Amino acid sequence: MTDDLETTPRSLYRNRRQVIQRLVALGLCPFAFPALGEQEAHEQDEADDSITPAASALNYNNYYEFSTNKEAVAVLAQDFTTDSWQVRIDGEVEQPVTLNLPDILALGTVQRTYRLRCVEGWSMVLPWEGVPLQALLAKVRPKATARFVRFTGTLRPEEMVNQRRPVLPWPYIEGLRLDEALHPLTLLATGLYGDPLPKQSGEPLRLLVPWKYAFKSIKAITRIELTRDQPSTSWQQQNPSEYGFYANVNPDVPHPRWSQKREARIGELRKRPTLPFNGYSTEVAHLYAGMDLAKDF
Ligand SMILES: Nc1nc2c(c(=O)[nH]1)N[C@H]1C(S)=C(S)[C@@H](COP(=O)(O)O)O[C@H]1N2
Ligand SMILES: [Mo]
Repeated sequence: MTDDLETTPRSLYRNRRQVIQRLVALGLCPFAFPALGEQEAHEQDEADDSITPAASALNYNNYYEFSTNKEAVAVLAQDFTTDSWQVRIDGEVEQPVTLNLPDILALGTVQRTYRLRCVEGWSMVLPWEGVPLQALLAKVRPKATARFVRFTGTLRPEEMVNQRRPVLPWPYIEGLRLDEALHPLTLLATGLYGDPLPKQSGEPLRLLVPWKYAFKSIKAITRIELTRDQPSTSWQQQNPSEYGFYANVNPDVPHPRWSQKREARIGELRKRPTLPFNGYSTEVAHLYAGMDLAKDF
């Protein structure tokens, strides 16, 4: 199963352009010139969100369990064993379950092209395949007491060489508010570029929350636990003054070490402005109504 939710709602622009072109052709469009200017701007947007080539994306990774050197991750992750993977989904739920990858795929996969924006100031556009997290949560039926979701990565220092060092509190822990986890954009990715998820991308299962800084998108998940209280994440524990819980992409709130105003799309020389919620405001801004986003890092 696939759907065609894309990085930008391109079909809208295409339809609108066709209508305007038809009116111009018939001599009926009084705003032909400004309208054409607008069309060009949209065409620019489309070109701007083209998919990052696999050769670039798959050799430039953050996966601290293996290395803090982005070019080394792909090499060091190749021997990581992921067969007979199981994920435990428990906590404040009516029906705790342990699922393997085929069970998860059977919930129905979708294809999604998402922008991925790292807090370090770079970004990519990647074509994923996966299962909306909401489908999995529907299966376990969250109790009324469930308010957050805590995700646990893998603890396997014999295979993950950097887990022998205190680079981060291990295993990697991330978290979402339950309504964020239930949002239709929140995906459990199982594939990338039409193939199963590569090791360096978080095989066999990683989270994607495209409106948040990419450190929220935890790789190689082993447990999904619904909780009453806000989970404490690895990055918050490591450096509470630099990393918050929400971490919504926000050009107006600088990280202590990096301005977030602009970003470099991998493969491009000129930096581009960073968009609030990484360009997904229409879909997600309502989740934060009334919150002070200036304090949200
Ligand atoms: N388990 C785990 N997940 C992780 C990380 C990590 O070090 N370990 N790094 C995060 C960060 S900082 C980023 S930028 C993205 C990078 O994803 P990519 O390598 O697929 O581009 O993964 C995120 N998920
Ligand atoms: Mo990152």
